[in-house]
Amino acid sequence: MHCDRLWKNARLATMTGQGLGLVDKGLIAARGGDIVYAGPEAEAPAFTAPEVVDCDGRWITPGLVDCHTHIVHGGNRAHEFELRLAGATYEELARAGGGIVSTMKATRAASEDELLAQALPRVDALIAEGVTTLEVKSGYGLERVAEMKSLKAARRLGEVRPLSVTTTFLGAHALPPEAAGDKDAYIDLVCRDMLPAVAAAGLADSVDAFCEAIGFTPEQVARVFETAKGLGLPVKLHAEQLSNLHGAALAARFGAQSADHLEYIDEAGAAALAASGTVAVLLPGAFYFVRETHKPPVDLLRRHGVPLAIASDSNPGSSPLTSLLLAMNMAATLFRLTVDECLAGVTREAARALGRLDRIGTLEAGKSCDLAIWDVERPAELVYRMGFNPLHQRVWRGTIRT
Ligand code: DI6
Ligand code: FE
Repeated sequence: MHCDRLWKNARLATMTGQGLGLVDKGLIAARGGDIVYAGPEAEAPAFTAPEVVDCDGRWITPGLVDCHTHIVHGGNRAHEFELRLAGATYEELARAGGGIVSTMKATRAASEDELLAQALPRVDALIAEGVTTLEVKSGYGLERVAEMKSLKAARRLGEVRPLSVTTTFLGAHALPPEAAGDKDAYIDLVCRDMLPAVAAAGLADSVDAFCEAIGFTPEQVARVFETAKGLGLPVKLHAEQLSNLHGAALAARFGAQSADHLEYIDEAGAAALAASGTVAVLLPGAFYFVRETHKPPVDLLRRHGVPLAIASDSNPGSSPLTSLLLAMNMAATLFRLTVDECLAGVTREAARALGRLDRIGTLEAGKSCDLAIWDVERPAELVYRMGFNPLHQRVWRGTIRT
């Protein structure tokens, strides 16, 4: 059988099934950007290809998927970090007009080109560690034009860099100052003005909201979700990060793709996520950086069979993190996830959280040939090291793009 490119003499973590799906002497064949074979060399059809890559026994995983980021934004919040080091808390800074609103100002002031240029070095850091699919949320514009500008910049990341980008409209992220404290009126604007315009322009693949005392109530979030559903857009939710407002159950009621953070989720919330097949996205970078102490109840989520993903939450306020390798290490050290759970969390389960498991997240014939090839002896090394990048080669849609 003819194909475009072959990777042979590799060890594969296909991530199919429940565990890592290990193949000791594996081969991957790509044609037209898709995988046509991934499995044991001994069982492969006889392939011919103009290019054959000898992997010398290196490990291949699916290209990594960062399924929750706010990577497009103006400016940074290093100064707020200094204030936090002097004793202020994240919530105090938010209530004092800093926090998300300070990034909103910088985002509104930046042009689309500037937002793109500022995001690129952060995206490049993720790419350098094998990321091939990136989710990007809006939510720092907080009015129609700036939200659409952010989403356009996000889409362009996927045009100027070799990676797949999915976009999420997060208009209900925080209250802009001009709303003068009226959250219901702002939610009206999200539902009647912003969301229809974003959907009509095809700028969002899904819709998210921040369900929290410093964000929006479950009732307000439900209005956003009803509007999203009416426009045919799937939903996801920032839930139970700082308190338990039963956002996970709300997300499940709307068949959400994912519920994210979940430090304060309870048993009913976990059962609801399991029943709706909603992925729990854990964000250890935010937990670490905000110095939270209440850990997500991983055992409870496991007991209910909730799928677990891990993401960077890359954002200027609560998680200035641009490393999925470090996110995995934190998920293991802080939340006690196993190596298998960590690797599934940034591949298969992250793909599921984006509704893209049909195309990415595992090494299987018929999926996009997105690969990360690693200079490691065993997959556990990808979780174990801190601040070390063993990526050997990255492949996006069948082409070597390190
Ligand atoms: N939760 C978070 O952790 C980020 N957004 C959210 O809803 C924080 C965003 C920021 O502080 O800029
Ligand atoms: Fe977030």
